[in-house]
Amino acid sequence: MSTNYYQKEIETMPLDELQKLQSERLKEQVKHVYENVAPYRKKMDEMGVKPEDINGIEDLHKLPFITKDDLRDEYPYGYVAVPLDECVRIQSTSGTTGRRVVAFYTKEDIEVWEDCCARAIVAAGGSNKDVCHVCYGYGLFTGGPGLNGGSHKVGCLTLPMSSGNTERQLQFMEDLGSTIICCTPSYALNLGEAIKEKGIKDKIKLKAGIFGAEPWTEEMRRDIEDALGIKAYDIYGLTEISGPGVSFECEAQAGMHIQEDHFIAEIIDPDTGEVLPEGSVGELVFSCITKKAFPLLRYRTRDLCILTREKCSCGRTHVRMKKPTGRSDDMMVIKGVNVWPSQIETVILNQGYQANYQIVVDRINNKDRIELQVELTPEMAADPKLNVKKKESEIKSGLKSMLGIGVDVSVVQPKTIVRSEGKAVRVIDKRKLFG
Ligand code: DLL
Repeated sequence: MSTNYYQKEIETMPLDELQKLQSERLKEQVKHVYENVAPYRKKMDEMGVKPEDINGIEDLHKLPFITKDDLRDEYPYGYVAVPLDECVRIQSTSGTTGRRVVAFYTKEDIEVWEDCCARAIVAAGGSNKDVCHVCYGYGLFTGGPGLNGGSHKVGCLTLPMSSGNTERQLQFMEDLGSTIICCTPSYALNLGEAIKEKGIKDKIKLKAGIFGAEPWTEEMRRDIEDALGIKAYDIYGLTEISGPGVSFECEAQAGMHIQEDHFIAEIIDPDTGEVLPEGSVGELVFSCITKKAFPLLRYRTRDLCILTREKCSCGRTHVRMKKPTGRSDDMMVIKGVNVWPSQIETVILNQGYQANYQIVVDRINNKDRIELQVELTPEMAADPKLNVKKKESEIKSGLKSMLGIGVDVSVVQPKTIVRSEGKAVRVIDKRKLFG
C-alpha cells in the first residue's frame, strides 16, 4: 500500500504527543468558551466547574454537554464565541424538523475545515493531477463548500458541479475526465445507474469517490465500487462541528480517522451520559479544540458508533470511528423492537437488490405496521422466470431473521422509487408518536 498524507507530521503523530497537544488546546479552548459563550458559562457554573478545573483531556468528562436543542434555544448567535466582525461565513443544517442550526466560521476556522477535507482527498489518492468533481450541494449545506475548499488546497482541478442534473454531471465527467467524485452514496448509485443505461462506462475515468452525509452500508459500498469502477471512501462530518472531514477513510477502508488535532471524540451512553470504554457502541460526542467562532464542547451528535485505536495499516495514528450504525434519534421502535434502516438495507443488498428502497411505518388500530418497497434491478425485472411472490417472501424471511418482526414487503418495477440528489429519505413514519 502506498500511503499519501496531506499533513504527514500531524496525521501520523505518536499518540502521547497527540494527546499532549489535545490537552493544551482543550485548556485554552475551555477558557475561550467560558469567557465568550454566556449559555455555556451558565451550564458550567450550574455544575460548579471552572476553567481552572480542566487541566487536560482527562478532565473532559467534567464539562457539560451541548445538544442540538441548546443550539436551537440560542438561535442564532448564542453560541458564537467571537465578535461577528471576525466571522466570515455561515453554513446551516438542512433543518427538516424545528429550527435550523447555523454555524459560524472565522477565516482560520475555514482553513482548518478545508485542511481536514484536503486530508480526506489525499487519503483517497487525490493530488494536483486529479479532476475533482464535487456534486454535493453548494450553499448553506456544508458538503459542496467543504470538499471544494479541500480540493483547491490539494491543487486538484475542481469542478463545482453542485447536485442534480444528472445529464450534465455525466457530460462534464466525460468531457473533463473527472477522476474523483464527491457526492452522497445514494446519488453515486444513481450516477452508476445512468452510466450503465447510457453505456458510457468506458468513457468515465473515475478512480475514487468520497461519499458521506448519510448512512451507507458495506454492501452499498460494493455496489457503488462495481457500478462506477472506483474505490469508494467514506467521509463523515456535521455542520455543527464544521462539516465534512471531521473524519475520513484511508486506503484501508476500515473506519474513519477522526482529526484528533482539531476534534476530541468520546462515546457515551445516550441514556445516562456516562463515558464508555473503547469498543463500546454509544453516542458520539465531539469537542472542538481549535475552532474559534463556533467552538462547541462535548456536542452530542446523536450518531451511534464505535471507536477503535487499533493500529491502522496506513500509518495514521488518529482514532477511527466505525460507520455510524444509525442515529439514536433515527432508531425506530416498531412493535416494541429497535429497528435501524441500515439493518433493512443490509438484508436487501445481500439479496442482490440495489439501495433503491423506501420504508413506510404506520400505526393502524394501535398496531404498528412496517412496509418496505424495494425496486427490482433491471436484470431481475427482465428475467422471464421472475416470480414476484417468491422474491417478496425471500426478503420477508431475511428481515424476520434480522429484526425478529414481520415486515410487509413489495417489490416494485425499476425506477418507481423517487431518486435523491442529496441525502436520501429512506423512512416515512406516519405514526404521530410525539403529539
Ligand atoms: O452531512 C456534512 C457532510 C457533508 C458529511 C458531506 C460528509 C459529506 P449535516 O447535514 O449537518 O452535515 O448532517 C450531519 O449526517 O450527524 C450523521 O447523522 C450524518 N452523516 C454525515 N456523514 C455520514 C457518514 C453533513 N459518512 C449528519 N455516514 C451526521 C453516516 C453520516 N452518516
